Amino acid sequence: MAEKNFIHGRWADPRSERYLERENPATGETITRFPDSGPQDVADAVHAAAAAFEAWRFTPAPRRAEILFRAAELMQARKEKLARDVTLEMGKVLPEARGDVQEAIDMTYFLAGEGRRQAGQAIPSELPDKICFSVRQPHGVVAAVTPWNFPMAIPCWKLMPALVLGNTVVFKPSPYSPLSAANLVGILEEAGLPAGVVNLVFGGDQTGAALVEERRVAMVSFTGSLEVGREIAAYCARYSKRVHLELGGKNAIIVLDDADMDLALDAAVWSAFGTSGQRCTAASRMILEERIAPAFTDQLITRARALRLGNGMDADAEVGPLVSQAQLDKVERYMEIARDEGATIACGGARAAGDGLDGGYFFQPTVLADVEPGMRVAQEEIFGPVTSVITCSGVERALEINNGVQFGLVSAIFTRDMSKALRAIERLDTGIVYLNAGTIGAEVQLPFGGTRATGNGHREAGQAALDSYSEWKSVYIDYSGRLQKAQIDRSGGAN
Ligand code: UN1
Repeated sequence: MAEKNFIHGRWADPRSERYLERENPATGETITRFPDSGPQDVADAVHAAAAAFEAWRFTPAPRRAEILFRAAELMQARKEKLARDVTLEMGKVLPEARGDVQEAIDMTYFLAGEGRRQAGQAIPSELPDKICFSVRQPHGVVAAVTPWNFPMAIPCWKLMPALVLGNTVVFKPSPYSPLSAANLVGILEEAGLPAGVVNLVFGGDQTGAALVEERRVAMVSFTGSLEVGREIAAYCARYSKRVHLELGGKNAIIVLDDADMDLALDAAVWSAFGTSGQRCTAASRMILEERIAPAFTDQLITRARALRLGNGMDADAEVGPLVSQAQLDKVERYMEIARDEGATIACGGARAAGDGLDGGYFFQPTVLADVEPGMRVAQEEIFGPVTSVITCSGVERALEINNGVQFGLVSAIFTRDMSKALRAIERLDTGIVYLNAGTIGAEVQLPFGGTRATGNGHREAGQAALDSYSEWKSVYIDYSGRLQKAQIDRSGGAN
C-alpha cells in the first residue's frame, strides 16, 4: 500500500519517484509507504494552491464554512476508523486517539461557525460624512507543516482557520503520521472542497524546507521543534512571509502543601505520562512545596510503576510507545544527562521490553528526583514519559522556578488558598494556566499557544486563530464630496 500526494484535486504519485516507509511504533511492522516529495512536487502543489486562491477567497465565507461543517460530520461518522489509524501510526492508546479525533471535529465545527462571524470594526471617523470599517483579508497560500503527536487535531487547528478565512493550503504532515493526513484530506475532498484549495505533499525535512522556501507561499504555520521553528522564522523574516510558530514547552505542575493531594496526583500522572509525555503540554516538571514533597514523590513513583505499557490498540494499555527509534534514543540520552548532573532516577529510566513490547519503542514511565531548576532535564523539552521533581520553599519560589525556563506554554497550580491561586494566575508566565487541573486538555474555543520561546506571539484555536490566518484591511469611505484632511481639518471640536 502506498499513499499519494493530493495536488489540484487529484491523488498523484510523486514526480520525485521516491518513497518513505512508516512503521507501527508498537510493533515495528511497516504499515504504509508514502511519497518523499521533491521540489517539483512542492512547486506543483503551491502552483495549484495559488491558482485556486482567487476563486476561493471570493467564495462567500458562509459557503466556505458549509464545506467545513460537512467535513466535521464526516469525521464524526468515521471517528473510530480515524482513531485506529492514529493509534496504528503514532502509538497513542485508543481512548486518547479518539480524543485527538474529537478535538479535530470540535475545531472544525468551531471554525465552521466563524464562516458567519469574522467580524471587523465599524468605528467613527474624526471627519464628517465619512465611514470607517475594517475587514479581514486572507494571506494567500498557507503552508501548514504539522507534527505527528496530534495527527488529526493539529492539522485541523491550522487548515480550518486558514480555509474559512479564504486562504488556500499546502499541507506537509510529519512523516510519522501519513495515514491521518491522507484521511483528513480525503474527507475535505469528499466534503466538496474545490480542486487546489487544499493540497497534500508528503515528505521529510527537505520537503518541508522546499515548501517554506517556495516564493508563492505567503504564510507558514509550523508546530515542531524550537530549532526548526527558529530557522523558519529567520527565513520568513527575510522574505516578508507571515509565520505562526508553536514550539513546545517545559510545563510544570506546582503543588502547594494545602492542595488536594489525591487530585494533584491524578493530574500529575495523567499530564506527565499521558501520550507517553509526547505532548507540547506534558507536565515534565513537578514543583512541590517541601512539606508534601516526599510523600507526593513516593506516590507518584508508585503510580508511575503501576502504569501498563502496551500496544495502544489493546484495551488494557495505559501508555503506548514513543513515536520512533530516534525519539527513544533521545529520551535514553537524557537519562545519562540526568545522572551526570546529579539527579536520581527514582523509577523507570530505561527502555521497556518483554510482554510483547520487544518490537516497539517503549520507554518506562520515569520520575527524576533531586532535580535542581537549572539542570538540563529541568530546562529542555524531552518529549517522553519523564518528569522531574523539584522542591521549593513556597509559592513565590515555585512561581520563580516555573517561569525560569525558556518556554512558556502551560502552568498548573494545585492549592485551596484563593489568594495564592489568584496571585499565581497573574504571575505564571505561560499562555495557558490551570488551577486545580493538570497541564493537558486545552479546549478548542480558547486561544492556544505560549509566551517566549514557545511561539512568536500568535495563537491557535479560539477566535485568536483568525488573527494568525488573516490580516486587516481598513476601509475609509468619504461621501462629503470634498477633500477632507485627517489630522488637519479640525472644525467643530475643542481644537
Ligand atoms: C500538543 O501537544 O501540541 O491540551 C497539543 C492538550 C491538547 C492539545 C495538545 N488538547 O494537551
